[in-house]
Amino acid sequence: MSNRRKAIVAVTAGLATISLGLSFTSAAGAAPEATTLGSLKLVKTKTSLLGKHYWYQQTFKGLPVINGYYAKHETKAGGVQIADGRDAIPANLDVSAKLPAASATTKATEAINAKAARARIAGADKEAEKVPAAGKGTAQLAVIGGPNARLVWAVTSRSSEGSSRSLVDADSGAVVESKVISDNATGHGSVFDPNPVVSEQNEKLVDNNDKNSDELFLAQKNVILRNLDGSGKLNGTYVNIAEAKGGVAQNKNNNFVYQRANDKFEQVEAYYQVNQTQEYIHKLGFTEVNNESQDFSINTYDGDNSFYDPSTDVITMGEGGVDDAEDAEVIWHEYGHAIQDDVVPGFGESLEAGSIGEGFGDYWAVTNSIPVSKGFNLPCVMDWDATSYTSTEPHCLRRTDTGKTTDDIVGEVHDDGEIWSNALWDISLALGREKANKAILEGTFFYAPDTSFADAARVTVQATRLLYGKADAQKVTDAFKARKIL
Ligand SMILES: [Ca+2]
Ligand SMILES: [Ca+2]
Ligand SMILES: [Ca+2]
Ligand SMILES: [Ca+2]
Ligand SMILES: [Zn+2]
Repeated sequence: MSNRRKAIVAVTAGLATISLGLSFTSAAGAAPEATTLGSLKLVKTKTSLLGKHYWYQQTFKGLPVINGYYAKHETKAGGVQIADGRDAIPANLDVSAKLPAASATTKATEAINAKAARARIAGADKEAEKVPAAGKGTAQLAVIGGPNARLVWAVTSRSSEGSSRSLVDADSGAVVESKVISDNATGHGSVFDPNPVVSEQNEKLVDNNDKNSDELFLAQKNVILRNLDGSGKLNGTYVNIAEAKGGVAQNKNNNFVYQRANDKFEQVEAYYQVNQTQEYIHKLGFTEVNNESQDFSINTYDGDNSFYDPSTDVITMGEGGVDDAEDAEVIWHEYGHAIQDDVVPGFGESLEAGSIGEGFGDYWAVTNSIPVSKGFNLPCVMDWDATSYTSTEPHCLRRTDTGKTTDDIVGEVHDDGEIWSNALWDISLALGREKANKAILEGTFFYAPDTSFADAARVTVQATRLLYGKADAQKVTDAFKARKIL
């Protein structure tokens, strides 16, 4: 596709329908083939200060020609400029595909995943690590012009690298080209990870009404923000800071470094920590667990609470006490609700299902903290946020190791959630973090919206047995039995 004719020609005539043939001699010197430039389809008209601009897509037998364009620029003074980017196409090119669309999509997905896997192996730089997993794609027939003219399926698919377009030969199935077409940028930020109490191992830290302090500044960590869309906002593959007190953060160089007294600090924390947890979910092998840009509204609620609203699919982070989004464990708890709502439509329709929702959110907060906590008070939930409303140390909103059983049910979802989170925590201790999280997430796909503790426990045991066999399934059963759930 390098033989594009990019002629800018000044002409004075208007543009009629263009359909003309010409011929060229192939490189091998064989007999000339009849070629055509096909037809043009007007796709866009723009007005600028100096005139009007007509953009045409080159087409061949009704199919778009990849990268084939034609533009007419009409100035107000009456001049016309033509930019001709059309490619020649053999007039007899067959436009019926031998390869079905579904096969083309599969070929494209394989190519993208293979490329992502190579990038991972080559990428010793951990920050540059990309997780694979191309999602489903859409395929459209198109034509490539020029010396290697052919019919292709143009497959657009979404992966963790952004949107990719692959061109798959509609005859042979060869992947002719595969490239990322979205602008998938990385940025810089500064965050608490998971929160200052844990990272500094200091229960004496205080909010002091959101003021900056040397101690809290030292708790900040510089991080790379991955999977940004390049818009200069905190919007990316897995997170979209859609709304925020004081406006959403914006920087054309994707530089988002703030101190905690700046309300934009919490936006960065939410972006970073949700991207982290979703990359982890992909690493576990799940490609459809809230696999979308989750909307957040940051510091827009005065109360000391945060919430996930299933009717709008938005997570709102409150700013009462310690700003909730200064503590990754609050963010991950709310994201836990978004996960369950995504996997089980309408989840939480019964008291026990609601308690599972709260318990899972607490567990999800705790398990995501493990890699950055150096073992410090692991079962303590929301260590930093809790400093503003608890007086005993360690400061915890709740815990995942209370020892509660179903004998302790009080009919309040957060309290009763401690029964469930304790079971999940014990599963993690028995199986190890990665196996436990795979089994727990897999089990979630089988929940009913109004599930009971016992039913949710049974499908988790079943998922464990299918993934890892009887011995591990027995450990999961034992964890639920210890809570008197089974
Ligand atoms: Ca703050
Ligand atoms: Ca969602
Ligand atoms: Ca708070
Ligand atoms: Ca914690
Ligand atoms: Zn909750």
